[in-house]
Amino acid sequence: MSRLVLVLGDQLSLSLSALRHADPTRDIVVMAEVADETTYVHHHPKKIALVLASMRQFADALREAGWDVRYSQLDDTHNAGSIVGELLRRAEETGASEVLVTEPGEWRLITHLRHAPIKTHILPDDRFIASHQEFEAWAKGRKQLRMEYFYREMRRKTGLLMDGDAPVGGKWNFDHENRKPAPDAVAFDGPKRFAPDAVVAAVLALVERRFAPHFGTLHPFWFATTRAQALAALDHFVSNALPLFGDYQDAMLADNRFLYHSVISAYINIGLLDPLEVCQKVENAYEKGAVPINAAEGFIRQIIGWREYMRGIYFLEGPEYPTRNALGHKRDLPALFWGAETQMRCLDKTVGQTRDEAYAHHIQRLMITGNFALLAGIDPGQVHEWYLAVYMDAFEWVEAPNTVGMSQFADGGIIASKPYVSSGAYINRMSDYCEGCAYSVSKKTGEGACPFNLLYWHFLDRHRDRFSGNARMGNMYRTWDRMDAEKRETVIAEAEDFLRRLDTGAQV
Ligand code: FAD
Ligand code: DLZ
Ligand code: SF4
Repeated sequence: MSRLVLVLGDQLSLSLSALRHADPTRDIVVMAEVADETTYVHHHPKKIALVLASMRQFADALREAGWDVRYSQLDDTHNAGSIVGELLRRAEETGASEVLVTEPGEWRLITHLRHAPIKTHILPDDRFIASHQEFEAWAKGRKQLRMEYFYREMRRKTGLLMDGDAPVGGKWNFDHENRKPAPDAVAFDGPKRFAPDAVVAAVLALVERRFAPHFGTLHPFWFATTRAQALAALDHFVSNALPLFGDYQDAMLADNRFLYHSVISAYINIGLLDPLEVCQKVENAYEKGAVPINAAEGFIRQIIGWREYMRGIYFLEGPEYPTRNALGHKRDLPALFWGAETQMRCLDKTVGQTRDEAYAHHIQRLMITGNFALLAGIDPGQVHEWYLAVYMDAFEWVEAPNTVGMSQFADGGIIASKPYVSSGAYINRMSDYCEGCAYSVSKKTGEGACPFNLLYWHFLDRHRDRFSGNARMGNMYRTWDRMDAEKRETVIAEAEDFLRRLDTGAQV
């Protein structure tokens, strides 16, 4: 009897465990574009197009490799609208009574599959460096789950940038060399762009028809949708941007959306690129002398360190992790996150870029939109849904720990040892946003004072009980306490006035 092999939209790897465990001579691959997956949050149209077009291209690659693929397009008349619905329909059509699937990257879908009325074997997703068991073993008995120590384990396990037992370059981490402010000019013309072929064009027409109301601009669409294209995008990055990736990793420019970033997270997350092969290419460039150690180490740390660690936390903490709200934040997500006009240039530029590209780099996500949401006390559940919807690389296993944990401190400090908050001074140091902003970054209070300056102190003040004893935050509280009482009162009153205006939907 044949079995069904379910391949999800972020499982587009020929080495997928479900495919490895199946028999192409008798088992049948099921791939399904379904309404449920396209709308469980209102994904950015570019993200939907990336996933559906890459699914179609991958189905062709599977057929070429000899698989029988039953592929459902979103507009097919008999489409059941959900993954489990499609599995049951295909089971009836083919007589199959069992399903093989690689573990999905989201508790929601794992639960659906566990409860599906058909025998379903969920196999480990071994496209990661650490298995769930390895992460659990590492985490067991530790008071703090600091990424840095996990990362060193991953360096040892993979042998990447290792010289026997010692890290190449004599240090595990070159992060302090990766904090240069925004450069005046950028010598990289951005990620490799691909003209839509017939498969992509058909998906773009579908997305335009079905998802026009979703936040985000569909055209121009230039993402890679095949493994060959994703590899070309990776090579383009390694040859042209990687040497300066480390230096400018944290910098932000209003009119340069990609700086020296790779823009490959989505390609890795949907399975077009393998994380280890990506790191090996980077290591290779370092060994050939083409890139400095701070770039190679900084990049590899993001993938075998942060990316693996985030996945470990998501699965360790369980399905309710995304609902955590340790700071009790309740404010609704303001309309400016959906493109309503704002005078705050940093937010305007970051949200605008997100709308156009379905992309913002890490520091824009963490220190502009994330920082603002945290300082303003926005409900982390709403912040989480926003990030899950608007970025092309957003899948819950990686998005939720980054948003709920790292960015919003809503997990109470599992991921971050202190909240990632800053006043306008940090944004001004790392970007050119403040030049030309309607607000003045150097003004702490009064007409035109930068809202980050007000909200920063308001945040620290309202969470004093939780954070004043944190050794890493002592300086912040000492500075606040040294301000004269009248000035502190003015800051709090102006911050509250700003938040009131935000709540009424007034333009800020
Ligand atoms: P580069 O800057 O070129 O970095 C190289 C690679 O390292 C990335 O492609 C990615 O695979 C990996 N990486 C870097 N930082 C992280 C990280 N913190 N966690 C996991 N992988 C990392 N990343 C996602 O892949 N999906 C998300 O949904 C996502 N949501 C985020 C939400 C918030 C609030 C924050 C602060 C970060 C989020 N990140 C997410 C992490 C990071 O911002 C993106 O991986 C990165 O911006 C992708 O762009 P890039 O490919 O140009 O990365
Ligand atoms: C993100 C996404 C979208 C937009 N559409 C589909 C789809 O139609 N069919 C599918 O199999 N997968 C899709 N995906 C990816 C899934 O949502 C993803 O597999 C789960 O969220 C688990 O990570
Ligand atoms: Fe953002 Fe404040 Fe700078 Fe304006 S002045 S860009 S609001 S940090």
